[in-house]
Amino acid sequence: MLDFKKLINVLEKKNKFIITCHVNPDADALGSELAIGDILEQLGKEFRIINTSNTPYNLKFLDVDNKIERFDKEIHKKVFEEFDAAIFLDLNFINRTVRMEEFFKDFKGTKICIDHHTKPENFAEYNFIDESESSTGEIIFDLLSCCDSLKLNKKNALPIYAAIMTDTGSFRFSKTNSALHKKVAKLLKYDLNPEKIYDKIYEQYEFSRNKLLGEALHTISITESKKISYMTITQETLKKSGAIESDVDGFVNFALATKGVKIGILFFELKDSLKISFRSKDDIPVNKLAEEFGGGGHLNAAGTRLFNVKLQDIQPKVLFASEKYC
Ligand SMILES: [Mn+2]
Repeated sequence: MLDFKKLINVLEKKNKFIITCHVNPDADALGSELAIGDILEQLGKEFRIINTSNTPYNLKFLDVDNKIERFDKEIHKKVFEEFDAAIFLDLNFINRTVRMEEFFKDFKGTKICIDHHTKPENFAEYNFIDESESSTGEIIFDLLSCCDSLKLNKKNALPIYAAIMTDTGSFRFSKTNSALHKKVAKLLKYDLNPEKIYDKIYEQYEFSRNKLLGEALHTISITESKKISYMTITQETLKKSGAIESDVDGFVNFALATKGVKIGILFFELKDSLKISFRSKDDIPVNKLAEEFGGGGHLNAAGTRLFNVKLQDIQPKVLFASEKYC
């Protein structure tokens, strides 16, 4: 169990907090930001939630009070000068803040990292990292539960629920256990509607996103061993579909949904780089596989982003490297 008393202590000593998360935020990152924002409010602190990316359209409903801002050098310069602490959520590498990285490097305030990813970089003064937790949202839940002065409420229950729900693949990944369900049961007391929340996150996509999914599925391939399946999305496909980058979130899972397949891979060509996402079954450590290519992540979900590589050059190398994990 993380030392939450110490975390509260650190929070109590500071007054103005920047809250941020990783590029292309998911519901765990955004939900954790909103929930920690509520905690800071309960502690009587000032905060701004500032992200390098926009909030994906299907997650905007979580930000009920419009608290999340997109980083703008001019607008936020003063905040970086004046605030005395920063909280990093769902990331443990500072470069995952992309456009904000240089501002954080110059930042004079205290840095606090709260996360559940492996292999932290330790860029912060205070690290509260627990790989055994399903999500950063679950860590925030534990923080709320450990301290009598903090309360679960209607406002923080929704973002925490969304964080846990999405990072556990709707309560099915390996860290879904009875303890987690007990926590979720407490959240549900705050009038949450699981059906509606799921619908908003996963069943109200733009049509262009589903067209793109169709294109991606069209490229699905399987290696000779029949244990690795992969899909490819090029910039051209993305542009033609009219979908946006964040729409691709979760596509990789389709590569894993074939009988006998142990590793699913998505090759996604971005404007300036190539993103490779890995998913695996059982105890196949795709975080190790991702590390071979400069990335990282969790045992069953990992990824990397490569610059200055060509898809056709790297793809065979990745597939070859993957075979030895199966
Ligand atoms: Mn997460």
